[in-house]
Amino acid sequence: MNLERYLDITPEIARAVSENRPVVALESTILSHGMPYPQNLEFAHKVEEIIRAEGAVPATTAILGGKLKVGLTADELERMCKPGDIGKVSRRDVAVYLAQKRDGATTVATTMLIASLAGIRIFATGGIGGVHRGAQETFDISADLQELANTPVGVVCAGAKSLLDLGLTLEYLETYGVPVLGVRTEDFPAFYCRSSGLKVDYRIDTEAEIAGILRTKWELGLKGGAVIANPIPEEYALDYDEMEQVITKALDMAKEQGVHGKATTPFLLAAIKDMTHGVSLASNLELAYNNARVAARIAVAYCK
Ligand code: PSU
Ligand code: MN
Repeated sequence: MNLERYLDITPEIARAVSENRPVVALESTILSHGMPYPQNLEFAHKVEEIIRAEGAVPATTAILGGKLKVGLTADELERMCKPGDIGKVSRRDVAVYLAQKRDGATTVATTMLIASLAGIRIFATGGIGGVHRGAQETFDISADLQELANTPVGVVCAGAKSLLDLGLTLEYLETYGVPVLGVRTEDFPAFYCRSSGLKVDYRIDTEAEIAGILRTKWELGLKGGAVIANPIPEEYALDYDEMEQVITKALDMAKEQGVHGKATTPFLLAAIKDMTHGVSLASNLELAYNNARVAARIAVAYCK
């Protein structure tokens, strides 16, 4: 391996990792392909501040100039947020982007990969990818799930959007040995909604216990990560049936327009945002802030 050639970690993050102090990784696809400008830029800064306020160091990841970046400058954050030519990089795209020095945003899968290369164990995001509805025909299963099966990072998320088949997503995670832990809830959350109608594997009531479960898993040498499912705060939750209607419409549009492959998730996210006139954006921001806070607390407990 020749990691040093590709990995570019800020001195602050490198020091925190080597001194076993808490660090929380953040993805950049949520910035480049998940939110409009300039709200995404404001979000990128605020989410880092929230992590710092909890006593952890934020590590936003991206692929820039032939490097796997861990920690971005204000200019680099701006580059990820401004509308432009930033690609969406999942695991299969990583080597191409590095070798060709193309700039790309990291998905959950790629952020987990980079975090683990950098020695970071905890990662906060909005929602993970999963098994798409109709995957029986399309085979469209997010690479995020295989990353969770293989890479030792705990991912704090608000579950996943019900544009996915959440039941099949949970089955897939079970098959690959990925625990799904509910943060103070029995219900698997559906991003904008506190419950999907499905259950998590275990309800866990404290960040310290979550950190302990992660430690035990990795001390045993069990490969892979964990889904830490943290429901959206009550006051920002949206109505399940209304969101279901919107999502069904977005899925119909994608089918009509023949959208497929890596374009599917960003297309659906944008369609949902348009149809809800930005109401969903406010919820999206708040649930991600909430995840960052919980992730930072888990990272602090993990380092004790
Ligand atoms: N789901 C969301 N918001 C997002 C994504 C998913 O609610 O921003 C992004 C994440 O980066 C995730 C990726 O890793 O989409 C999954 O894409 P795909 O389904 O193509 O694997
Ligand atoms: Mn896909």
